[in-house]
Amino acid sequence: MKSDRFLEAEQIREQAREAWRNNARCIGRALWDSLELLDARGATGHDEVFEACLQHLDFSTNGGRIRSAITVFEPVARGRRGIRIWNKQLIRYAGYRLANGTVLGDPAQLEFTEQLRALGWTPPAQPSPFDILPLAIELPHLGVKLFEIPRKHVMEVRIRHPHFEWFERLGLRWHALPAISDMALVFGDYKFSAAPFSGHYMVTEIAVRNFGDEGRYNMLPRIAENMGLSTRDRASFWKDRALVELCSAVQFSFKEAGVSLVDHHSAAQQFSKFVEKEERQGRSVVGDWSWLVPPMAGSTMDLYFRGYDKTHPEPAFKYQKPAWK
Ligand code: HEM
Ligand code: NRG
Repeated sequence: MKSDRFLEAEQIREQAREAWRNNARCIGRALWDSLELLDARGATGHDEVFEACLQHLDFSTNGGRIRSAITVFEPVARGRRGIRIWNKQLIRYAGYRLANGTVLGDPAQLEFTEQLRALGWTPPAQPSPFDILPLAIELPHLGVKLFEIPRKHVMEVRIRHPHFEWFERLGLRWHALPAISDMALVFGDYKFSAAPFSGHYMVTEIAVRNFGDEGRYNMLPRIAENMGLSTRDRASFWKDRALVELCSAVQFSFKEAGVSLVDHHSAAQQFSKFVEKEERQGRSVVGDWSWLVPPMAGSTMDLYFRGYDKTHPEPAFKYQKPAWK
């Protein structure tokens, strides 16, 4: 492979923008050409990679006015193992299996939390549902090292409801920045095996999926009970009603905290405009319907009523095997 010194940052930025535009599952693509590149190819030691991750958090969080950004580290030839950030996202909450079999925190992080403990991480003395996991950074030939993220780099929002005063007592919170850190940016012969990227959240990602999924924080029964709904009668639509109030609460709380967040109706509208614009320019829009349609009110949106090109063009963001397997 040619050394990546021949790649200009400008060129990588264009490829990363195109990779975003090419991602079939992302509803946020209208903003593809605003993606900023942070070039950390010079980072050679664990500490430097970690520092660049903190800089990414600061730059992209931007005090709540979130800026879409990607940080790239030294690439490798495709098929080789390069730098890896083991975490799925730069900011994730730990999941702990308690003695009584239940889970404290995020069940989606149970296995990874275990993995971190095997690497020597000690959870806080008083584990909570929202403990931020350390970063596990692996460099070729140098192995993996753990780093605690200082709190000042992590913006979080406490979730309150605009009308239900009991809501705040549920103790829910979420981090401001979704920063996927386990996908590779690939184009030509290059693989950027560590290339964390982030934009802002869409409300349903947090409210419907992270808080609502049975396999995640599973909050619907408690919210419905607090709303005085019978959870025995499925046709009372207690789940549906709880979901709506969760969305209101997340939307309200992010707004109050001055943190960028898009509601799913606006996101869908922006996406449809993006589709029109792409087609006017003679590009067909790749899309994965089941991911693009938001997990609430799907049929109220134009994007529900059409199909999408199913090819997988490059440049692309690709899944990688979990780094520890
Ligand atoms: C997926 C929204 C920015 C690349 C998604 C999903 C949503 C979304 C809702 C589906 C996630 C899920 O169901 O778990 C947004 C919004 C953005 C944004 C509102 C605001 C700017 C970005 C940026 C990039 C990106 C900056 C990369 C440069 C992706 C990719 C996926 C995705 C690769 C697929 C993830 C997977 O397959 O697991 N996005 N996104 N998005 N987005 Fe975006
Ligand atoms: N659903 C995941 C995040 C996936 C990516 N979403 C974004 N990406 N909005 C979650 O943490 O809930 N982004 O780069 O803005």
